[in-house]
Amino acid sequence: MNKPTELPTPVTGKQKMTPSEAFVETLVAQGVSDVFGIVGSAYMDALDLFPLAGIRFISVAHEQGGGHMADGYSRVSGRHGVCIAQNGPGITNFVTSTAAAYWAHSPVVVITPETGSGTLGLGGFQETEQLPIFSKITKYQAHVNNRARMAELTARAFDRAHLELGPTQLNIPRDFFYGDIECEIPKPLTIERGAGGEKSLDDAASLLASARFPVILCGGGVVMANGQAEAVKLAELLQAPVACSYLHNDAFPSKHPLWCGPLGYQGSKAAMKLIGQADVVLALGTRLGPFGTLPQHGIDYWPKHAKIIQVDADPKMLGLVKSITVGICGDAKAAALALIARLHGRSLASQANQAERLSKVKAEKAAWEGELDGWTHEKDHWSLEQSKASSHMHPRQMLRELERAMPDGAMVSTDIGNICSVSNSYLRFDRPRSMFAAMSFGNCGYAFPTIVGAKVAAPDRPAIAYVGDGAWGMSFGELQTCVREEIPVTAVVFNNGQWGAEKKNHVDFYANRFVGVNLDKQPSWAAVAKAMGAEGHRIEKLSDVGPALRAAAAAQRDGKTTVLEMMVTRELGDPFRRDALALPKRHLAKYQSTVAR
Ligand SMILES: Cc1ncc(C[n+]2csc(CCOP(=O)(O)OP(=O)(O)O)c2C)c(N)n1
Ligand SMILES: [Mg+2]
Repeated sequence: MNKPTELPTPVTGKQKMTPSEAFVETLVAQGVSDVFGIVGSAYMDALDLFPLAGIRFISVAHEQGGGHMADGYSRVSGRHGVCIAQNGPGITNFVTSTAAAYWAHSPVVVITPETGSGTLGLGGFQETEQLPIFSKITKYQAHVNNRARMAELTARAFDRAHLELGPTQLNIPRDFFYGDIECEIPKPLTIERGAGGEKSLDDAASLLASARFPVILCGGGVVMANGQAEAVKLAELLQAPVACSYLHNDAFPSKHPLWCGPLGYQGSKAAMKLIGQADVVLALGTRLGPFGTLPQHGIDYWPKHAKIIQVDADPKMLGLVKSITVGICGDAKAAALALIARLHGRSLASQANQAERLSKVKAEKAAWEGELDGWTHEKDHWSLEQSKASSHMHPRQMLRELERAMPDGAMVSTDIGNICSVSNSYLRFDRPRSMFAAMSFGNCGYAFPTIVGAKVAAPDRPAIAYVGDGAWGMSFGELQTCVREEIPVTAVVFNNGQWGAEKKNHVDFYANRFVGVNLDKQPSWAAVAKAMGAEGHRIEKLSDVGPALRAAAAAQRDGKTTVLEMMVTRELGDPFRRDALALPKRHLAKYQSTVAR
């Protein structure tokens, strides 16, 4: 990969430059080394400077893919992810990826050159109002209203993405790249976040000291704050079991004896049963999102009478979804350290029953592992019928094999789909910044481009995407990017010949009246991969799953991208939205046959 060998330094001092130079030098000052996008005339004057500025332009297949790559890049590195495109259609292609980054809290800077200021509003070529479109999916929008402010506003878009923990937009009328200005390149702001208010930390420490069954729930905030080691220390001090919030399985090391696995859809029963017994929950770096705390496996686990301490860097998240006893507006790492300092040497009520609690943790974890070992396939009527008629692999067994073969230090992105969701039970990590799920925006097509971006930021780590075949149809175009730009990754594509997650709703609620859920006449995805210049293998047997994953991950070191097409049955795990669907009710005579009698 053509990475710049050393990070370049920006020009210093007030001086004459063009707005393009001011823009590019501000990117340099912000430490930008990689930008994802598709070339366009709107910003060509600035693009022309990228190579000499030491910025790699990664040319993608679709702007949505570029936006997700910027997201994956920022999630693994903690640095800004940056994407750019042509005004109008190039920019509207960023909408989905920006919304996804918004809900992943990723500091992505979406650069949106717009139609020229001299013709704005006349309905010329590639014109649309670019600020309203992104207004609800960005944390901040900078509009360059004067070419002299190019550096100032560019810098602010970068600073705000970190300060507000989410994507920002930098909108630039295309004619404003040209001209002469006098300016100085701003230095990036580095603002330290604190632990939270003294009184709320004192109150939280008292609650934790008096807790007889404390449980810690670690969320994405722990990952973003680089606070995993501090979360471990706090858990060890309290000897408290630790659950991870939904799709943040990398927030606490899975090999640690206090780790219990994730809450939420297809999460760990051990985590659910243990948090259900808590008298005090410390929710560390989590907004306690509504989808992530829904009852699962028939267990309504959220402890109704427990005292809840919530730590979040965004004050608006405190007490928003769940009632809380103490809210701490602070950084998860700093708050964990402040709580450790307050609890150190203090007598802890939980010490009295420590042995009993720890044996419960051990027993619940063993029970869940045993259940997973025995849960080789789904057991509902539809699934049994489907797998009876098939020689393909059961998805759960295939996922267990992938788990066992997962290389050290792997980064795994997961898409939205039935099999990807079931994989939540089998994804365990020992280092943070390893799991990149589609989070609460939940868009199909997220996982593959996101892992491509992650690989650019962490080229030495194995990069693996889990993708359903429907979602693969949306995103496989980015194989071109992998091959062209030499970004080697592994895509594990689950071929069940259906939009399975939605089909499950047809099965459960609509008496198997299938509309638009079967993916018939699909190409061989392994053959498509080969035709596109990548490696492709069709995996039919369980015994081939692990060796294939290991070989594909090893091939990344030789620069090879591999698609592993897993042939699996059409059986389906529990549905996503049992909470939000209802059996059909019809008033019109012509639709009566759709009502169950
Ligand atoms: C962009 C987008 N379109 C549609 C949906 C609705 N949806 C959710 S899951 C799903 C099916 C996913 O199918 P596939 O990727 O084949 O995975 P499977 O469920 O079969 O494992 C669909 C269509 C969505 N979440 N995102
Ligand atoms: Mg599918």
